[in-house]
Amino acid sequence: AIASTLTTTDELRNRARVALTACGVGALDGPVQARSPITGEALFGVPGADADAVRTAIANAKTAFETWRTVPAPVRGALVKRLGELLTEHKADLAELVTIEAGKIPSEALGEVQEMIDICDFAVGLSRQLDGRTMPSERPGHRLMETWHPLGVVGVISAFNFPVAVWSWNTAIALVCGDTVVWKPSELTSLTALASAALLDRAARECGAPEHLNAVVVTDAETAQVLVDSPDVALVSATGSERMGAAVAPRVAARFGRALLELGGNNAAVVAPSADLELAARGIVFSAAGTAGQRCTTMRRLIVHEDVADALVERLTGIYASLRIGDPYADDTLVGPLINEAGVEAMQRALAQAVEDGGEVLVGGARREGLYVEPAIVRMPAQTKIVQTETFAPILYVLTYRELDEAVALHNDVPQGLSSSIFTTDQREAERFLVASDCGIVNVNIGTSGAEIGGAFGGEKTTGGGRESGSDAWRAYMRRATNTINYSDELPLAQGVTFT
Ligand code: UN1
Repeated sequence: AIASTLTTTDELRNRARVALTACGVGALDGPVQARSPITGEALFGVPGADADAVRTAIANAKTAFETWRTVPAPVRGALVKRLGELLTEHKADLAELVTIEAGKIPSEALGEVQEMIDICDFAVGLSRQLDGRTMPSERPGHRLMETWHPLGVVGVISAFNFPVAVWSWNTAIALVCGDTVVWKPSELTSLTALASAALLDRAARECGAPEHLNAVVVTDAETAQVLVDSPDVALVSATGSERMGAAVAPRVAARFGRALLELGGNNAAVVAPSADLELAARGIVFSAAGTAGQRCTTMRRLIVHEDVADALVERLTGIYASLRIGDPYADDTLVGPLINEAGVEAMQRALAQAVEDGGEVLVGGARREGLYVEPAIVRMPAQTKIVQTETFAPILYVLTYRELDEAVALHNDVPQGLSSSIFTTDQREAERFLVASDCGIVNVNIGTSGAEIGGAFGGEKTTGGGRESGSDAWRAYMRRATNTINYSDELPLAQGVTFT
């Protein structure tokens, strides 16, 4: 049941003020309304950036880049190390703001800040490992190698649902790579953005790094086009909806800029007959109902073998019926609010469409007071268009299969390709799925969400193809030069060409 008394907006405002002050953000005033989905009410006015302010931010970041690119990478790493320390010190403050603005339960909000700390650690190590390859030259007395160089200004566009982690994945890596950043956060989560940026500013001052390594521009999508279109922005790293990506990507391409896209997910789990159903149920509930279904990695489809479908669905509906929904600050809450009214309406529309398509709502789906909804499980007769659409809300569509090939075909028959998983104890089946899934993330015996930062994060198809965070994702933030060095006193030409 919903917590009978919500934290009041006054209390949320006070808590936010305390956390902002601790992170070094002074008094705020301006036309952009920071709100909390916990009560649905406005907290503060925040200053916004107009087109000129965005241009200035880009120009400053470009100037800062000219200095920053010359700082040795391990010295750049020292700045990110300090940022990681400050994030550790202010973990609770930032998590507080994430709960207030994005509505996450404290454990998930703390987890998001932990991702920030982890990526800082990763980037610090990386600052001594931005390595290129060397290859043998076909010419005597010659050497061939690759070197990696800072790219320039990185424009980061991030979404409300991971208001700070996604920025940190981009920024920690960009900074060690020698780049500078202009960040357009979601307008729905400007407070977390200002607090994170203030911590980075402080780290930069303490380390004697140049000013303007990172600028926050709180602005709308239209004004953000200045960032997208600027030839001074070498890379646009954008996380959000497929619609946003479709608007951004062609504009960046038109000026031959680079885009790194993290767009929609329509993530599924296949549950095979041999699966440990108890473990599967826990993994599914976290991925499908956690974060109120508002992760790009949220599990939205369950493709379950006919022989275990009833048993699994019964388990899931039981768990769903007892999910504690409400104020994320209430001790036992697992499912907080959706971000706004549009999110609630989108969920209601999707459910109505699913029912029209012959779907049966097995549990949940009701709207409660405010922005709170009951996570839903819907049994579908087929993978209709609504199932193929990412609705950013906790709806889990259930489909059944007989043969693994059929499950794979259903799995891949959506436009998006972010995350996937299979629950099975049959190794051959697991290996077949690892090869067959067309997603950027393919898991075995865990859900689709909650990836660690050490791997490359991103997906295929309409998810956009980008990879950020760990592994070698750093390469997107640098430019590669191929160098041929002649240490002989002859000038042999490649391919045996003679020119005398
Ligand atoms: C997102 O929803 O945009 O794998 C990112 C996860 C998190 C990141 C999600 N580590 O669920």
